[in-house]
Amino acid sequence: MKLSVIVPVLNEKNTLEKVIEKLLTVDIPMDKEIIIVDDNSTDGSSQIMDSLYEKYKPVIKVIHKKQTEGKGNAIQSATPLITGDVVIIQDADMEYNIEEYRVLVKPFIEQTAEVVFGSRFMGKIEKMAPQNMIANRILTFLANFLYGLKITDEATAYKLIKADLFRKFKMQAKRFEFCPELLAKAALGKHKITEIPITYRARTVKEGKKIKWHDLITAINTLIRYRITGFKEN
Ligand SMILES: Nc1nc2c(ncn2[C@@H]2O[C@H](COP(=O)(O)OP(=O)(O)OP(=O)(O)O)[C@@H](O)[C@H]2O)c(=O)[nH]1
Ligand SMILES: [Mg+2]
Repeated sequence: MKLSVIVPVLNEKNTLEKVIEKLLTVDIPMDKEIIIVDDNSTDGSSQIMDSLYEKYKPVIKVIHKKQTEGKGNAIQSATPLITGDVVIIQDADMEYNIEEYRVLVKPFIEQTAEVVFGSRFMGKIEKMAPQNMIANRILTFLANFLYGLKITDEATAYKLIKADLFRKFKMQAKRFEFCPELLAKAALGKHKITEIPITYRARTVKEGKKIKWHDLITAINTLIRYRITGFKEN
């Protein structure tokens, strides 16, 4: 079995190398490939990526885009390159703990899940700003309400999904509405979401966090829109 790790990157020179080294060394009973998608970073991240590529190819693949088009678009660009059985999205900051891959991949190895979310609210949260806490609560409440679920963390970045299913989802999200879109499509297709507790240490806007208030509105719109329009996998 192989894990495809998609790493969207926009100006993450302080943490990128550490994230990739951790990904390469985390001990899981699966092969790995790491697909890094850079949106024309201007802080030197692109060069760091190129040297990582030279050092670790073919495990690492790198895509450089000419424009900054959002996290969701970056993930879409990576999708045709996926050769693994399971996909995980990995931010290039250190907000999440890569060691926890060991537990996150277990349901796939045991073949008990198609979709796994790492839940910060079942685990441990450090330093999350109050406005982000509120936004997370709103999105989780709305997701449960609209889709009849009982999940605890809609907006977690640690989303894992079988690659075949992921391709069927034909993701459209441009920015951070990737999360509600994936949740909506999983729920509409009656694919059970298995949650596993994880730990999370938030960074600040000053430290590079890029999500904005308007992303909350887009996320809410996305949850409502898919509830109304539905979605057919094919
Ligand atoms: N390629 C690319 N990556 C992006 C873009 N915007 C954000 N990212 C990356 O996406 C990841 C998440 O961005 P963050 O600013 O940490 O967002 P967050 O608040 O943690 O939001 P979540 O992804 O919902 O957890 C980071 O690795 C960013 O560098 C973009 O426009 N293009
Ligand atoms: Mg982040």
